[in-house]
Amino acid sequence: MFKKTLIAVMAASALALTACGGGTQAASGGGADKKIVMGFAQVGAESGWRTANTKSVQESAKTAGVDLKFSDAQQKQENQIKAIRSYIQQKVDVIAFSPVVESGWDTVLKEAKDAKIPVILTDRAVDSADKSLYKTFLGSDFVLEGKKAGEWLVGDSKSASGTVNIVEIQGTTGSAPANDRKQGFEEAIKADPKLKIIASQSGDFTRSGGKQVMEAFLKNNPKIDVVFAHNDDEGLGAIEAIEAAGKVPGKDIKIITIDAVKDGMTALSAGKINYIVECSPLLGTQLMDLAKKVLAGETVPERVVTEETTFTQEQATKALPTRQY
Ligand code: GYE
Repeated sequence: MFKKTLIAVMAASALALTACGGGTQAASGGGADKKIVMGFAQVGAESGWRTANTKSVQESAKTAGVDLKFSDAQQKQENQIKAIRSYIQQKVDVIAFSPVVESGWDTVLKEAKDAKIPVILTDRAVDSADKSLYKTFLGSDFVLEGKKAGEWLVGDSKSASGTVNIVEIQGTTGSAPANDRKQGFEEAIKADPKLKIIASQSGDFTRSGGKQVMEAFLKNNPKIDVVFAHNDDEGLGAIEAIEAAGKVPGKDIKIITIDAVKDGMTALSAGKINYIVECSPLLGTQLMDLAKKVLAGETVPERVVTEETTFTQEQATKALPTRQY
């Protein structure tokens, strides 16, 4: 009985090995033990989220035995396009990237397609009409994130009398998360006409950007009740501006953010932020998996959505000790 099971297990692993080797061979056209080479064009290092995302991609590549070529575009589309072109020239097996903005990718994606190098979008989407320019898109549902943020505010404002003045600190202009989070939030707060966005500006997903924008908002608006920041870092910058203006974040002005990185969760646990919608940066393992499948000629889903939750102050306090990012 034991022997039979053992043989079955051995046969299964031999099969798995052949399948795996076949995939690599097909991808590289070379020896069976040649590593997959992935070119990854990262957005930048603008936020705690991004740092965690970079770490996840780099560590997962190592674990998966993928040879990773990594570039940081410093939040500039032209740098990302340059990086992608250089990966095409180097004839990498697969290109993955997180597009800083949604528009303007068709030409370079067509170049990759012509060179027969598959492209995987991670984290952020492109608005290309031609879906054959990339194999799959792995990342969060940003509209849903904005909606969750808005729905919390609708519930929290039920007993408020009079208009609730909201200021919005948007993410990078033209990026998928900024466009979609704005849309989802606006849709959700329509449920209560007393919720009004009185000002909205980009803080570029950075702490310093969030602080600057909030300083200007505070100068120009005598009554601000709520800040909706498109990520934790912007919210943390806004906290600095609010405190410098002699107000109490989380009490005088409520704050809602998205991401749930450690610094954000710490501020939530301390009551300086009131609610955080999670956006997971840990996409590395799934990305390596998808790359292997694509190169083995397997069909992969067009869209892979990350699973996420939300946090109140109590939930943040509980989750913090084991938070990975
Ligand atoms: O929310 C923000 C980062 O694209 C989901 O980019 C990502 C966003 C994330 O800078 O912190």
